[in-house]
Amino acid sequence: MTAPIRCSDEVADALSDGRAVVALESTIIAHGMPSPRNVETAHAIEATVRDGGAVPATVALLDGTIRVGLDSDEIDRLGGPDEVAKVSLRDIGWVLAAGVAGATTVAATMFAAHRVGIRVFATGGIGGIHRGDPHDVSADLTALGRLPVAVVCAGAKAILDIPRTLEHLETLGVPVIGQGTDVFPEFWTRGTDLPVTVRSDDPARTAVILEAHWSTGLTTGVVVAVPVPTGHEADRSQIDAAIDAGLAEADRANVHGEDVTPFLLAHIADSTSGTSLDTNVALVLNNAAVAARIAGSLSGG
Ligand code: PSU
Ligand code: MN
Repeated sequence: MTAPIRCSDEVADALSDGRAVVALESTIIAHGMPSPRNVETAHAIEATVRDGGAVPATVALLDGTIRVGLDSDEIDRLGGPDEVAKVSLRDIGWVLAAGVAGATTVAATMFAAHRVGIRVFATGGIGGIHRGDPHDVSADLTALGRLPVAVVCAGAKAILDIPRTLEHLETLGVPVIGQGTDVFPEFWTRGTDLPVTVRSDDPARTAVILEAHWSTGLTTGVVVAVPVPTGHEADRSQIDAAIDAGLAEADRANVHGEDVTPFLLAHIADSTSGTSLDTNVALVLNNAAVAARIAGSLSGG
């Protein structure tokens, strides 16, 4: 039986020619942003990766196959009104078997990227250890501990316990490269005082660090943490208030497990009347541009 994983022709050609490819997740489309901003952003991310000289490879599960590289209609389908499963590592098998549409989280996207030989992946923020429930640990951390893929992100959201998340990454042996920063970015804001493992001021330098990390035989992932561009930061006190209210609301509504992250994201987008969403879009596009440059340096080196 052949593995049910398939690259688009464009992605397959780029990989076999050794050209730069950037993996992209789809949970952000299906469960991370409201419609129609989700689909518009998904297309804009792909365009940004192309402008940066790399081939975008959005990952999803469709019709019983793990797909790497989607066409425009397929992206629209993931962000449309039809039910789409949220697929983390544990969900890949059952969603393939059911043949239903599935959007991949950071963890599942890393898995697919690694399987086809993509080393750089861009997204908004990684999952981690939740505030309130330290036993709610995202499988994104599991994947980072096991799969040699660089995840270019704006850190993690303060809906999580960020200090504990960073401690856990350290335990897993996952380096956090601060791209142009000494402190871990906190998604909507540029971060405060949590140190990164190492700072890199240039995407080409980041590629050198990645090559060195993996050249040793280490098989762990790497977090490349990029702060939201200045001028697009959200108001910290407004975000903090929205998070506190969202956490209380999630508790009251008895939201658990995989539903917690999407619930909090939707609550915060609503209660900041969309300004947090503008920040989210700006940082994802910036991460896509940085990831394309890193992938370009890696494939060239
Ligand atoms: N953080 C965000 N936006 C997102 C997610 C996280 O700022 O859309 C999504 C990503 O797909 C991430 C997933 O991998 O949520 C983590 O979910 P969980 O905590 O259930 O593992
Ligand atoms: Mn969880």
